[in-house]
Amino acid sequence: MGLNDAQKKLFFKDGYIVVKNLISPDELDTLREHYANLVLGGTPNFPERHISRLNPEHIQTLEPPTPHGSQHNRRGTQVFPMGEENYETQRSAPITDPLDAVNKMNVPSRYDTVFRKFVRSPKIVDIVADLMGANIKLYYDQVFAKPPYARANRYHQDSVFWGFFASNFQITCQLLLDDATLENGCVRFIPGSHKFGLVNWDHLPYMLTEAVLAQEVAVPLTAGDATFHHSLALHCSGPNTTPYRRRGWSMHYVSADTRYIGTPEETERIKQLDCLVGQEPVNGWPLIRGKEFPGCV
Ligand SMILES: O=C(O)CCC(=O)C(=O)O
Repeated sequence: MGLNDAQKKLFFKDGYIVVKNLISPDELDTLREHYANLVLGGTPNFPERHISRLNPEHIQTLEPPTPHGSQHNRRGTQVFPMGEENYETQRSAPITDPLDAVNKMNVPSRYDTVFRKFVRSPKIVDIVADLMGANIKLYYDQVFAKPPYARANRYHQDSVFWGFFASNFQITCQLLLDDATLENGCVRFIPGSHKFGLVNWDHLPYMLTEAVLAQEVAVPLTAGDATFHHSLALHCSGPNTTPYRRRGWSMHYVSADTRYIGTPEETERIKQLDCLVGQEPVNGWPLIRGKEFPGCV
């Protein structure tokens, strides 16, 4: 179905758009069921290393943050919404539901048939194609599970992690598996920040001035809704101040004509991610739509 002109314009103005009801309640139930299978060991061959599980005894006590503006904190070069410091006790309480013990799950689309079908679904890929062009590969997918009382996720641009792509224009679709609210840590964006350029970690706190942070927009969503964001868009998510998890499945798409420029170290790291279908990153990522380009991803 794709996007209308107003939605496309909004994406390129703000660096993200919201798509309500991207999937149906039945599709949502199926995804949740398959998520539970992956977490609880019901999916054959899914490696445990792809699940980051919480152990309250091992939850780190970090050095206290310092205020950064009126609504955010800073620890080193990390800038994030205030609030997590009020939930240290709850964060280290015993966990009863094993689904609440997951912090992040990697590459479910490589191991589960339903997740695999969705990364190729026209509901998602038509939108990515409208924004990024007809030739599309999947770089990676991951579920940010934000368990009860989880910490905030710092401000970042995805492109800062993806220097091995010569282009800084990739698109992430984050599909919500649970309602996301201000209280449980919905994602927040700085509209228009994809036009700021690439900002490395050392410079990020100086980019995130009080005036810039005042433009922050929190995006509460209902389960089954999605956002699509530009890889240069500055975004973060707040702390989860509730006893309920907030899962967002992020699918990261890259244009198939993007040149791969990774260092040998990055290449080795990428091979460990389990996101390639080829032996090497060059022409190694799964083609979702369109065609391959020599020397590219
Ligand atoms: O869900 C979150 O907390 C962060 C999501 C995110 O950073 C992403 O999808 O790129």
